Amino acid sequence: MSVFKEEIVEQKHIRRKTIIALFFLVLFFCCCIAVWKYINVQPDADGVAVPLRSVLDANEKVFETVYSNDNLVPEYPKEMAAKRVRVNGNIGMTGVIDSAYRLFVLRSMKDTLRISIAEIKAMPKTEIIFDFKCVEGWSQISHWGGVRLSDFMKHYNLGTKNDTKEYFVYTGMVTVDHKYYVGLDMPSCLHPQTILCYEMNGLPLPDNQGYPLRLIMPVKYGIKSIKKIGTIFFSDSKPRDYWAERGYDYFAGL
Ligand SMILES: Nc1nc2c(c(=O)[nH]1)N[C@H]1C(S)=C(S)[C@@H](COP(=O)(O)O)O[C@H]1N2
Ligand SMILES: [Mo]
Repeated sequence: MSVFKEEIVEQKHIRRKTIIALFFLVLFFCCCIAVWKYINVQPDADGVAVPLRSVLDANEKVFETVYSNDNLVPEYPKEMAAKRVRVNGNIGMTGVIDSAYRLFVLRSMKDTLRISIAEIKAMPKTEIIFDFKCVEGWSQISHWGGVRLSDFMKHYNLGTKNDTKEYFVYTGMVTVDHKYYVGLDMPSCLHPQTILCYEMNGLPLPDNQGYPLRLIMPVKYGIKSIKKIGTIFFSDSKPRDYWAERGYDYFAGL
């Protein structure tokens, strides 16, 4: 008899617990829906709702504090570099490139440099073999060659304000046809592994990989490694950035 009674008590107990659990589950779902609705009625900040953009901005602050140019991305031996390098992203690839190509560098409002590929190739060459990472979730070890962006900037006295030692906060780069563009924080531009790249696997860049000139910035996701650079400029306000305008993280650090 007593065993039977205990079983009934047990069942009642279980039922009560189940009801409580269900109640909290429903409450949880209601909260999720409420938060989701709230976020969706918030104003838009560059392609995402304000609360989401503030989370991205908070992440950026964390990245900025831990960032150091002494932190190097791992490099690999040449044999590990892909022979068939993946092609990804074809926005802004329509510019016609011929022998008249010059990289435009806006050193100041009044002073535009027009630099040929031959002049860029005359500078010391740096090569890097690293794991190129795309936000879409793939990565590939690939081999690139060019001039360190920091060497290039020093050579032409770029990025600083009116011959002072003070750097602008950002660098902007735009494709030849103006359709793809990125904004880059200055510390990442001065990173020793960031290169203005004209070679892949020891040969001139293939057209779909950015001929004649692209950026290779291993401390960031691939979205920042703009292909077919036409213009470079410097600024204290955030330059326009193609993917940040479409809801991605502006900083895109790794
Ligand atoms: N002009 C231009 N540059 C670009 C892109 C693009 O669409 N257009 N895509 C970016 C992205 S998302 C990635 S992952 C890399 C891919 O470089 P790859 O085509 O050499 O693999 O280029 C970046 N640079
Ligand atoms: Mo990408």
